[in-house]
Amino acid sequence: MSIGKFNIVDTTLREGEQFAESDFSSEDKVEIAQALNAFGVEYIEVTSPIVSPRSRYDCERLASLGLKSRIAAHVRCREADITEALDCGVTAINMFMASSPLLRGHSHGRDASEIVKRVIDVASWVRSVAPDIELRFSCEDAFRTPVAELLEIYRPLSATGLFNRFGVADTVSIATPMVVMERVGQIANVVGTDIEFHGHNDTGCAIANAHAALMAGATHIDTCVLGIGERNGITALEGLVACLYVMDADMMRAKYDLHVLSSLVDLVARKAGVEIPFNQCIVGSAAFTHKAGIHAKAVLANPKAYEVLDPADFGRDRNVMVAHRLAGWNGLHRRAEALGIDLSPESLKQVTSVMKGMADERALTMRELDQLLVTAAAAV
Ligand code: HCA
Ligand code: CU
Repeated sequence: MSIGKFNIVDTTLREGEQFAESDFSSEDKVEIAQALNAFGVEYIEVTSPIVSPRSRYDCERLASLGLKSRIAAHVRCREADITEALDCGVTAINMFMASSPLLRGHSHGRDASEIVKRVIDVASWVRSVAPDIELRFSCEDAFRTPVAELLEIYRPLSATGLFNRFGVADTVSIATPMVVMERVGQIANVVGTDIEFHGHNDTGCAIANAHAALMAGATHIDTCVLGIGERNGITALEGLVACLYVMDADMMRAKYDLHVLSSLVDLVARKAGVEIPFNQCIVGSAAFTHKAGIHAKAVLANPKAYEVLDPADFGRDRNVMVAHRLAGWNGLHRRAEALGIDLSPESLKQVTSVMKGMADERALTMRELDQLLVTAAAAV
């Protein structure tokens, strides 16, 4: 299966605001929006302006930046919320309503047919005041909503022709890729519009779930930089990018400025006050580090041996570790070459054996290994 046309809806400035550690200032939001725009995400979702005076100010400011990324306000299905968002000049409205029996009970208390009526009323009003606005409606907690009820909601809404897109949210991260594939496929069969998927990451499935959604016909994927969001967040932008790059690197190079990704992630990490996890796709410190002798030898000869992502495409460096007990003499050979030291295979093997002995006792630094190589060269 291949991916068709798709869009990234980055919600670092909405879902990401719900991350426990983040408290973005207005300036932070502008910087983050500009970096997201430079990377090339198609949409930037922002917090509903009705939330607070600062949220309103920020929404208006972000909408007036004139970015290529479309600014979508995330709003409840209420005229007051949408009026504020339209006044701020956003180009898209992402409205949502809980559809699962559990969350319905905690919020609006409507059943499926009442949800449909309410959403149609609001959407018709939206179309009367802003005919050209891009309008999305999403079912919150769609994966804990019986599928028959979900379709009871999407089918009549889709028939109205009022919506550009329908959202499907895995709010509590209960879905796995096969479930996402099936459910998004069922929804795609009844709606004639684009489909947006929003997946939380409590079980670590968010990137795989986003991929499954695309395979099943979703056209828009919600992401956050570093995957930040409510609880432990949603699909990480850099994870989705890695996943799609593996499917079609040329398409990803053409669609996004991949070199901007690292600085975008650095920026969000700094503004959210968190470290970048060592194992984060593409941007983690260990993402392009090779250690075992067998890996190092192969990668030094041909990086593709153990890499599906080319670090150069992301402005990152490959790191081949050789100062440790798992290293082989080939790795030391490359290090010696890099230092301009010419040693015979026998000498290199001897240095390797000394180095392994030392590394069995304690962690070595690269400087110490370099010193061993320099000393061996001086001895011949
Ligand atoms: C929430 C809402 C949401 C909305 C997703 C959407 C979710 O914070 O509970 O609008 O598609 O996860 O359901 O983020
Ligand atoms: Cu969410």
